[in-house]
Amino acid sequence: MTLIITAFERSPDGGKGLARDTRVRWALEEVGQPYEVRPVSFRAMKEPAHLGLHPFGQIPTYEEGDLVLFETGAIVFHIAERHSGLLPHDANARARAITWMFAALSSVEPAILELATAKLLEGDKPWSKERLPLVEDRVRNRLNQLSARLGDADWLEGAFSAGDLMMVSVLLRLRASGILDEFPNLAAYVARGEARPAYKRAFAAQLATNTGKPPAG
Ligand SMILES: N[C@@H](CCC(=O)N[C@@H](CS)C(=O)NCC(=O)O)C(=O)O
Repeated sequence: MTLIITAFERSPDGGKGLARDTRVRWALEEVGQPYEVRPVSFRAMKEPAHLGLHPFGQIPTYEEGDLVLFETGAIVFHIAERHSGLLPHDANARARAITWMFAALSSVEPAILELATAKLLEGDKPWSKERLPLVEDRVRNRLNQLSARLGDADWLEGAFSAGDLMMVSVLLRLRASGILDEFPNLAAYVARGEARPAYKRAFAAQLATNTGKPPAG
């Protein structure tokens, strides 16, 4: 059965891999599932056809026959449940890996998104300069806690899992701020994620969608 995901026709990041289709592509690459991409424009995302797939008019979506999913957490979890390679078989280890998926999306990503909003959408407000350090410190606080938990381990719970895939994807969005580099073990953790062949294939594929050129090699 052909799996179809949606992605930006042209991502605002120009192909840096920060759009959320990259995490879905990465999960599919990790489990060896081929997929097709339907690029959508910003306009098409808000039209009825796409709203039928995604109630909030966003990307990515995931179609597998009659099944249509949105929300990257749900999509990656579904992929990880259906295929081996992203979640441990032991029930408790599996529950812990799933916990890290939720932690990435609900305890770490919000602070990082707040920082992006403060910089990109509120940077011209008179109160922005005063607020920015507070927002940055909230990110640092979370990273400090995450860094303490990761310690010198390679991954959050033993072997690489969907929890790491989600956490690395979320942390990647911080790179341009320089804050990630304040936490060497987290910077190395993200680099380990990016070094995975599956991530490299996912990154190259999203870049190709954004540039209109086929992946190199
Ligand atoms: N919580 C959602 C967020 C989806 C999301 O914010 N998608 C962005 C692209 S990375 C988007 O479609 N932005 C365009 C818009 O909201 O109009 C998820 O994880 O899938």
